[in-house]
Amino acid sequence: RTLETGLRDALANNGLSVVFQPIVSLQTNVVVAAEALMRWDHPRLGPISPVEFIPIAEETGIIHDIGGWILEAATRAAAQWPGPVRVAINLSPIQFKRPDLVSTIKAALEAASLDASRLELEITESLLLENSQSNIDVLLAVRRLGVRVAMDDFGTGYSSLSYLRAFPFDKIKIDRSFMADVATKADSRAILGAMISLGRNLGMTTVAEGVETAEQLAVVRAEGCTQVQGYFFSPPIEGEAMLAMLQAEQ
Ligand code: G
Ligand code: G
Ligand code: MN
Ligand code: NA
Repeated sequence: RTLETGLRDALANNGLSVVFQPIVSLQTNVVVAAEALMRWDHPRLGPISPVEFIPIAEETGIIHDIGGWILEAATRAAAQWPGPVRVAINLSPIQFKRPDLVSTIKAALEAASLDASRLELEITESLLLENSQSNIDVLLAVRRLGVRVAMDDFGTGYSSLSYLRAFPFDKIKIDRSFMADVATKADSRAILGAMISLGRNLGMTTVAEGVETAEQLAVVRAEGCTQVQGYFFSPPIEGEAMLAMLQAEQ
């Protein structure tokens, strides 16, 4: 497992970095949050996608260490951001198996002097596949800290709807695959609109992911979505650029 060794080296030697993708409010048109995304530039192989290395980190257990690393890096960055802008961090289902997850999150917030209300955790449906009481308990404990919880990649799992009933989410992030032909196909638009209505009727914030064009943005807005994220506004950017963007909006 050369990637496993490489990942341990990267963690020990500043080889990992974090970028941020802005999330824009459709009410105010300003950046209200940013998603933290991990990057790994391998000394020999060059940039390796998280799609490749996160599964390896999960299989080998390194996910606990690199998950802790990005939690610290992202909360520290967000503590510098002006106003109430939130940071969103992806959590692997594996991280839920650690009994100390809640105390790790609490400690990171305290170390960064970041209010819990400025942190969001994104969780994909695969976590909930193991529909265990202990996963629900961890989610509830996280929310009791004041941290918000989002269901990521909403609509791609086969039990998205039953999870909404069983788990307490603040937000759904509609998977970017649903954005594909919303501007040209009535059926696609109807499905997107139904997901947005569902979130709204459940009192949740809705985010459209993968918005790339002005046409898609217009549809998402007309259907009443709360927030958007996608290349139309910005790709993921370095921490310094993120800070500059937020300061320029003040
Ligand atoms: O940024 P990019 O499009 O390459 O991300 C691809 C996938 O990797 C996304 O599904 C994203 O959620 C996941 N990912 C990126 N950073 C992290 C991270 O810090 N932790 C976890 N668990 N997943 C991440
Ligand atoms: O699965 P998750 O939602 O965490 O994945 C987020 C990733 O999606 C980001 O890391 C980014 O690389 C990718 N992404 C963000 N915006 C767009 C977009 O507008 N189009 C496409 N194709 N990918 C995007
Ligand atoms: Mn995500
Ligand atoms: Na997603």
